[in-house]
Amino acid sequence: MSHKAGFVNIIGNPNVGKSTLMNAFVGEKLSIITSKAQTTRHRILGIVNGDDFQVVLSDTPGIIKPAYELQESMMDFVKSAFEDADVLLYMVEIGEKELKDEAFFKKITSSETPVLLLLNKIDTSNQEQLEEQVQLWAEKVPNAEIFPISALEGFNVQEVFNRIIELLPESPAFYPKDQLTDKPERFFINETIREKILLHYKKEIPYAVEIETEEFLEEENIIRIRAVIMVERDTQKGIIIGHKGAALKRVGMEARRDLEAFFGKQIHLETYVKVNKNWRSNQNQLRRFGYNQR
Ligand SMILES: Nc1nc2c(ncn2[C@@H]2O[C@H](COP(=O)(O)OP(=O)(O)OP(=O)(O)O)[C@@H](O)[C@H]2O)c(=O)[nH]1
Ligand SMILES: [Mg+2]
Repeated sequence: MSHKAGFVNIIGNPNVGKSTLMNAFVGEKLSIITSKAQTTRHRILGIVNGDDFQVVLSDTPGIIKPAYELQESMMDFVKSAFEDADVLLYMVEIGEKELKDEAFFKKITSSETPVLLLLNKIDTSNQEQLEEQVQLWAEKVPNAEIFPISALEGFNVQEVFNRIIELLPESPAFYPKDQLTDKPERFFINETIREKILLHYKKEIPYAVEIETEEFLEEENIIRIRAVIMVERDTQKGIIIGHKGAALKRVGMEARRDLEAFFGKQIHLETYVKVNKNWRSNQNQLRRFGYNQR
């Protein structure tokens, strides 16, 4: 029996629905999702296994013009996703005009790798608008096959998956067939907490936050976790904690609930806040948090 396998990398502007799509393919919440831009900071693998195929999806950060070191590292993840793709999924959303970075856009339009252009969020559009958008993208990216989809509602997602399988090269699997991702448990803990911070804090706060799980102790009936929430400045620390600690308490409660669902076990979660001055611009700190591969 022949076997197909390859790397299928999702790229596009921030907030278009890349992570929503990857989770839909994998059937697990591997990537956090919020309505804020720059939710995803890493390249996260989501692996879909079948008897005769293995699709190694990559979720990547939304493409931006980097303003500080962390964002530069995020764009390095995007670059790496261009390099090893067997199929590129270029995601745009209804109403969007173009990629914020011209160099990346050129890479897509001149790509020798097959490109599927996924026009997402069509649940928010009407037929007329949809036709106009398909026309527009067909002109802008003539080398792509266009699929109108709704990652949120699952519309056309299976059709895209079927096309991916057709395009994949014959190859043995790259990862064990029971593996779902390349990231360790601690990564998902950090991300779950960061998602709550993206949801509950405004402006610059979520972007100044990094999470580190310092302790992960799995016992028979419970997992004990201690995580530190790092911010860049003292004032941010106060905001995270909130009046009488209420804001931080809410983050902890909501994260614990999600983690219990993720691990299928009771969770004891302890969080505290620490200032790690200007970590976003510090190469060593970035490397420590798994951003800087250089
Ligand atoms: N209406 C609608 N909303 C969607 C759809 N797909 C995603 N969304 C919403 O769009 C927002 C962004 O989704 P994400 O999956 O986090 O987007 P992303 O491209 O991964 O964003 P970054 O990681 O910030 O680059 C969330 O509020 C999603 O619920 C869709 O098909 N229809
Ligand atoms: Mg994302």
